[in-house]
Amino acid sequence: MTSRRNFFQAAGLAGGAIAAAAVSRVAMAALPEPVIQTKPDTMAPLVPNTGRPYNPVVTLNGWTLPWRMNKGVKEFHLVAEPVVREFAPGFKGHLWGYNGQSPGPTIEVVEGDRVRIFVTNKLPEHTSIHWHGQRLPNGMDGVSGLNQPAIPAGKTFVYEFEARRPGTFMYHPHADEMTQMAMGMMGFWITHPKEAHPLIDEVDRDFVFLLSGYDIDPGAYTPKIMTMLDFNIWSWNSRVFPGIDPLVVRKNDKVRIRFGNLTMTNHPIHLHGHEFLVTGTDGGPTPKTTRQYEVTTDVAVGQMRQIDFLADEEGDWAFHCHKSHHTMNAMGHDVPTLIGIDHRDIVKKITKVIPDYMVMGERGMADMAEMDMPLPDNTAKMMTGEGPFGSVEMGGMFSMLKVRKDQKPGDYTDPGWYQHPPGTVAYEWTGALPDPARFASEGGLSMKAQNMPAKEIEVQVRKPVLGNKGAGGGHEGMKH
Ligand SMILES: [Cu+2]
Repeated sequence: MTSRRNFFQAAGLAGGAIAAAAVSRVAMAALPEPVIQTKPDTMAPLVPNTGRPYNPVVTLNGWTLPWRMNKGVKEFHLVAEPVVREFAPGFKGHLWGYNGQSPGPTIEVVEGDRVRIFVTNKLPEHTSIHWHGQRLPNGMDGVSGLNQPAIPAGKTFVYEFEARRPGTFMYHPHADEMTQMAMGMMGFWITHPKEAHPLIDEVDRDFVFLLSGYDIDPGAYTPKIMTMLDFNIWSWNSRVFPGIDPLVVRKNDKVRIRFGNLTMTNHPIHLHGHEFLVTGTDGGPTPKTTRQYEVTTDVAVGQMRQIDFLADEEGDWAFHCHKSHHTMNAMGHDVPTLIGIDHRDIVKKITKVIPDYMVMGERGMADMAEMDMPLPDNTAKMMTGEGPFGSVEMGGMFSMLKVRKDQKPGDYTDPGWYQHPPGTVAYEWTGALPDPARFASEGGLSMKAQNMPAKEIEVQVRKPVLGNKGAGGGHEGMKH
């Protein structure tokens, strides 16, 4: 009841602005000053100047939250608030997040640290924070109603616990989480080991990012929070390719990448050119006996994966979710598949009535990347990203691992495109093309003639068009 009253009070007056004003200035004076980030750039790692030393992480298109030491306790200040997040140049979302961005800043501490986090709620409704994966007192676990009263709009709560085990964790609301996570409220938490750990190797570069999915209509700014499965924006740290920065490393660096999944589906994350070991989950470092080399690892909903590898192959290596619809930006999901359908005649007829009519997809969808179709004001092209050889035809959950031998230690600046040594790029064959070898004894075909599928059972499959209330109902499209 309290929460509902707060929601209507805040929303009825002026939304977040009023909630913000409700936080007393006197009360705020005793808190660590909240650090706000306005840019979606990848910030340099935050090297600790107090407490135990550690090798800090780099948050892809994000940053680490500074803290203050107060009588041996590390104090952080998170501010839950509406934010404007740039997904990619030309495409912004009106999200909810922390300290000016979605996701929120990464929190980095050391095993054994006493940690105090002030959480100020500048949202128009109540919230809470759950510290996903941590060992802590039950009353600090952040499930509103179960472990604590929700943090009303305009109020500040304090969480305090010891970071008991090293590892990679996440934080997110556990109050109206359907809305609040669909709006982008989440962040990463790293607890570094306090001393050399038998299962946690030292690495040269340590990257982190969160996977989040949104449903934002092209031209709109606010995610549709009721969407259950049909999301159209698949992001890493609320960025979509080509807005995601590359992961830049020096050749022969030991590299760690940690990613957590707070979307509504699983993501098989795939690295080109290298094999990696899954060295940790949100449950902690994996036992060595369970480790095997992989080039793809699936991260389920609510899971975290930590991968380690030696970056010993120079180049610009693709790094992406292997679900091909997740390396796309906003698109119309109801477009029928037209591959192989010759509809030139019908196009001629339609063009007489609608001069600008255009047919997409009869030779695949690659044309989409090259066509500069008129787009609504605020959206990202479905597949795009100029590479040195043309369009990369990707969007969404896609980036690159850039390995360079002359990259300086600690330098994360983009070195530009890889300069391939002469003779190491696939090229067009312009010589003679002999006929493909086939078994002459089988009639020149590679399959015995009597095993060829009979012509009568050939089918063309089209997905049914849902919501079609015409004469044929939704089954019209299934004819073959
Ligand atoms: Cu995916």
